[in-house]
Amino acid sequence: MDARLKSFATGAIHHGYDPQKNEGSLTPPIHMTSTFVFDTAAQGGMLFAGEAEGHVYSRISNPTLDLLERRIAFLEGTEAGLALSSGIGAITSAMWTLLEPGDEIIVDKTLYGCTFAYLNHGLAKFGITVTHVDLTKSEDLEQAISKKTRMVYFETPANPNMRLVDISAVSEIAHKFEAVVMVDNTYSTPYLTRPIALGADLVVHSATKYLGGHGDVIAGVLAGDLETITRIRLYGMKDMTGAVMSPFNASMVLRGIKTLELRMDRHCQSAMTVAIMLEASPKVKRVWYPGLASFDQKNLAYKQMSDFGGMIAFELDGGFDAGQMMIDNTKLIHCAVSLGDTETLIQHPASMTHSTYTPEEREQHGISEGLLRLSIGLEGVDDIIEDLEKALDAA
Ligand code: 3LM
Repeated sequence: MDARLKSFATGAIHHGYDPQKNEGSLTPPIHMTSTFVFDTAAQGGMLFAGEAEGHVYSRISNPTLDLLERRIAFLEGTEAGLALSSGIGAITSAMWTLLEPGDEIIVDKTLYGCTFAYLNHGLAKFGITVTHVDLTKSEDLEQAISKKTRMVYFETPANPNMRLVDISAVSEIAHKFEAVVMVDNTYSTPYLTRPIALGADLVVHSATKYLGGHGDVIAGVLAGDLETITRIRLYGMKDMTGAVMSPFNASMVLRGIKTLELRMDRHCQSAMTVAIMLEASPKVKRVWYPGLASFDQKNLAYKQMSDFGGMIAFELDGGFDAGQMMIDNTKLIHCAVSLGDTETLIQHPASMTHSTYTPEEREQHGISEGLLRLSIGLEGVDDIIEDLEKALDAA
C-alpha cells in the first residue's frame, strides 16, 4: 500500500487517484459518458470478448465509478467494489447473482423495510426460500442452517431497532456450510465496523446515507472479492437489474467519503449526548443506543464497533400518540425518512420505513408500533437537545 494511505481518512481522500494523470485536476473528473470509443473494430471485439482491458459502456463500468469502487474496496479492506444506483439496487443485484431457485437465504429477523419487501414479496416468488432467524442467537442459526443455505444476510445495527449481530460468530457458522455472509454496513460505515476483517464475505451500503452524507444522492455500493464482484457486475447489475450509478452521483459519493471520518466522529459524539439526555427524560420509556450502559448487547458493541454511530431508537411512555405529538412539535429536527445526513431527522418506522411489514409481521420481527427513530445530524448538539426537550414537553 502507498505509504500515504495508512490511515482511514488519508485513504478516503487520496486512494486510487493521481492528479498528474488527470491534467492536474485536484478533484477527480466526472466522466459523463454512456459509451466509449474503440480504436479499431478488432479492439472493440477484444473488449467484448474480455481479451482486452478498458471501458465499453457505462452500464458495465466507467472511470468515475471505477475510482469510487477502488476507494470503497480500500475502506472496507476488500479486493473490489461495485457502485450501483441505490442500496436496494446493490442488494438485489447481489442476490439475483448469488442465489438460484431451490436455494435458501437465511436473514435476520429485523431488516430495513424495502429489503424485507424484496426478500419476502420478491425473491420468495422465484423459488428461493427466505428464512428469518434471530441471528442475535448463534444457537438459532446453528439449528436453522443446512446445505441448502447459500447466503446469510443481516444488518448490524439493524434498522430500525438497533439490534446487533455478531459478525464473526455468524460467519464461522455460515462458513461451515459454505454459505456466503453478506452484511449491510449502512448504519455503522467502514469507519466504525469492518465486516470483512471479522469474517464476512460481502458488504453492502446504502451510500445514500453516511457515505454520501448530505442527503442529496441515492446510491449503493458493494465490496467483496474480485471474482464475486465481477460476477455481480456482469450479471446482477448489467443484465438483471441495470441498477447502475450515474457518474455524477459517483462524484457526489466520492466527495462525501472524503469527510466520512470527521462526520462520523461528530455523529457519534452528538448521538451519545442525545441518547443520555433521552434516557434521563421522564417522558421516555426506553432508549436503544449501543453506547449506553443500559444497552443489552453493549459487550458486542464494544467488540465490533469502534464507536456507536449516529442512530438512536426510542419509545415514549405515551406510545405512538405521544410520539406523533413529539414529532409534530420539533422545529429544528425534520420529520423525514433516510438517515446519515447533516440534518437531524426523526421518523416513525411502523408507518414509514417499515410499513412494508404487516402489523403482525412487525410484532414478530421486533419492530414495535411506538418506536421512533432519530438520525442525529451535524448541527450543534445543544440545539438538537433544546429542540428535543421542547418537543418532549409538548408530547
Ligand atoms: C430509511 N433506508 O430511512 P437505498 N439498507 C439500509 C437502509 O436503511 C436503506 C437501504 C438499505 C431508508 C430509506 S425509506 C423509504 C428511506 C440499512 C434505506 C436501501 O436504496 O439507497 O434507499 O437503500 O431507513
